[in-house]
Amino acid sequence: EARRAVCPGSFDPVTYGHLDIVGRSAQLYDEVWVAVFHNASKSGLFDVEERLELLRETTADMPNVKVASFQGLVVDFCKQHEVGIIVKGVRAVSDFDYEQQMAQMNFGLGGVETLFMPTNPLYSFLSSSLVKDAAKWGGDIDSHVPDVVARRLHAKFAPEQG
Ligand code: COD
Repeated sequence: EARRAVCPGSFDPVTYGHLDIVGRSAQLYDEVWVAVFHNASKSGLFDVEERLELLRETTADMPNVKVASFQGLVVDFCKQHEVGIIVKGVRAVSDFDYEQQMAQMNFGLGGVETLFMPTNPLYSFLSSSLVKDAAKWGGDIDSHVPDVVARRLHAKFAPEQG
């Protein structure tokens, strides 16, 4: 039976920090879902379709990675797709408290295990929101996101140049 994992997140937009965790997960499991979780009341910079498109393009070189969006609980996504493991990247102690609460909640709700994967030190400070902030003010984000993402970000903030 195939061993499946999910990397859940907002991916607004995907960064090298996310892709590092997804790529390493793809080495450990037969199939990895990258799932964009969203709810109608919280809109991001990119709409869900744009986030999926960027994820598809940036994971195209990972044959056992699939991309989906979902509204609801991670454990319900897991049930639907026969996924047994949630993989989360942990950047710093500050991530840990909340991640542990979610892991315990998810185990209680659905019996789904969470694996914490230490961040690649190259990306330990990286988050979608910092990248958006840097891009907004014209900062160089080339070492934080793939080219296709950088272009889309610059186009959002400076449409006439993008
Ligand atoms: N290095 C390593 N890992 C990273 C990095 C980095 N630089 N940046 C992000 N990550 C990893 C982390 O594991 C992070 O959790 C994940 O990527 C996604 O990051 P984001 O910022 O895109 O996503 P978040 O934090 O907004 O995602 C939150 C979830 C969608 C996972 C969460 O809200 C959720 O599970 N929602 C569904 C409802 C639910 O089931 N809730 C929990 C049970 S009550």
